[in-house]
Amino acid sequence: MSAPIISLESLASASSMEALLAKAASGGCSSSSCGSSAKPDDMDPAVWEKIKDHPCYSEEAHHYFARMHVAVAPACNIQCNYCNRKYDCANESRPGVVSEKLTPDQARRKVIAVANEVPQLSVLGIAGPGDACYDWRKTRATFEEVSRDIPDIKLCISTNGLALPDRVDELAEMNVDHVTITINMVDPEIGTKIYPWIFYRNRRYTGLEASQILHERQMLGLEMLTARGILTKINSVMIPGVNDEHLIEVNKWVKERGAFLHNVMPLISDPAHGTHFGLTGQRGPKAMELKALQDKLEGGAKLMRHCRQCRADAVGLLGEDRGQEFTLDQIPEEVTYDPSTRETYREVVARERGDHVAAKQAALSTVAETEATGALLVAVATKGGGRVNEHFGHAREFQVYEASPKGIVFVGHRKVDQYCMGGFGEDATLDGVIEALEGIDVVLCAKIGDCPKDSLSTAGIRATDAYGYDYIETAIAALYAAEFGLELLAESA
Ligand code: CLF
Ligand code: SF4
Repeated sequence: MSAPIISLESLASASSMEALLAKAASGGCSSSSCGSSAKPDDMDPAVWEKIKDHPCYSEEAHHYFARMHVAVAPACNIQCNYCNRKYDCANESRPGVVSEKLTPDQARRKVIAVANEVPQLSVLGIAGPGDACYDWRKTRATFEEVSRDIPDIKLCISTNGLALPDRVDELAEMNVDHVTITINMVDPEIGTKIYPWIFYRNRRYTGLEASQILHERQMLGLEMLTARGILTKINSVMIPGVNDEHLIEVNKWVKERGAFLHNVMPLISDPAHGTHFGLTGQRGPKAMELKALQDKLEGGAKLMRHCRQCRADAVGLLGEDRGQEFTLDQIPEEVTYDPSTRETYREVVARERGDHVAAKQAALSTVAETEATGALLVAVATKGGGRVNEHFGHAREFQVYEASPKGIVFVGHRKVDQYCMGGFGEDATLDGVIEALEGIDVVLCAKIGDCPKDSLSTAGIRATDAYGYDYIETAIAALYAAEFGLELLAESA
């Protein structure tokens, strides 16, 4: 039986926080695992401390914790063929989006306003537009100002790596534990197809020389971070026909140099974005092509598969964006940080997470006991908290899990337009949802009507709300056992 439901919405609602905490403390959550740690057995405790509340560095944490980005460092020192400077830095953010640029003081006020309202907030990231290490003065001032007011917030930056070696010591001094470097090649010949120029030591370089310098600086930066115990994530943009197969080599190089995670992101290419790739017809990969490459990379540097290519001013859980609630015009001139909501949230989540881990272990045992060899690709509608708790028609994305003899693994997500428009559904939108769910065997959601269910069935995709509000892994294990396990064993008996 799965644990009682403490939904993410109720966790995040300040008004019900005290009641929930009392409930959790009085045994309202599953007694078997209350307070147990979610730390994987084989993980160094010091590393776990750094990642346990970071939604990007821990897939498990992304069900509970949120990040926010502030766009404070707009200057950039290289040109990527998938970037148009009118928009945000596509190395970490969704292309074609313009973020609200802030001064360090505006950023400080915004972070405090968000921390008071969004108890899940755990990480402040600077992820473009521009390069955080090149536009360093503003990056540094922002981190210093924010950590003075909110000392427990984790600081995170994303960089193209060219200026990184010059900043590593300061990053270490400032307790920045998480740095992302975008590395799209380790062969400068391939780099010439991605980077037309760089600006380095007051000079502009082009062609092979530019890519050679960039490559050397990226490798040096990664090695310096590893030597200082800073966790480094590598982002690679998958560009079909340019660097897709080459990313296997990239994965090897970054693993050898101590990268903590490798995040392969699909190129998003659209002529309307005015980028070189967009205007020359370079396509991005399909969801199943991305998955096939990620599957090939398994066994190398550990993969991140839950990236959502956020906005450079994103706020909230990965996959949701509450940025519009916190635009500058809505932030008071004076704001004071109140730590109580975040502290209470963390206490409740610690209990819920212990339950979730125990449920996950039970689910993995169920899958193993079936002794089946088949695989199921399952798309889950969720609002967070690790549960099947979103209605089909309200979903803006589906989290995709693969159940197989290897276990139950998060393998990606599919973005969709919301199908239900308040009492009715648009057929055209449903067609788009079905297209986005290509390759999926089963959809799990909290509720689904007969009409979309029938349309999905016609497209060869089954959908069910029979596991609504269960933990995701619990639901998938039950589904897997029904599909392959008990019935097959009964047949062969
Ligand atoms: Fe931001 Fe990036 Fe830090 Fe996360 S995002 S700077 S590591 S806090 Fe995360 Fe967003 Fe993917 Fe980035 S889901 S785009 S990986
Ligand atoms: Fe654009 Fe980012 Fe590349 Fe600079 S590093 S060119 S901002 S994608």
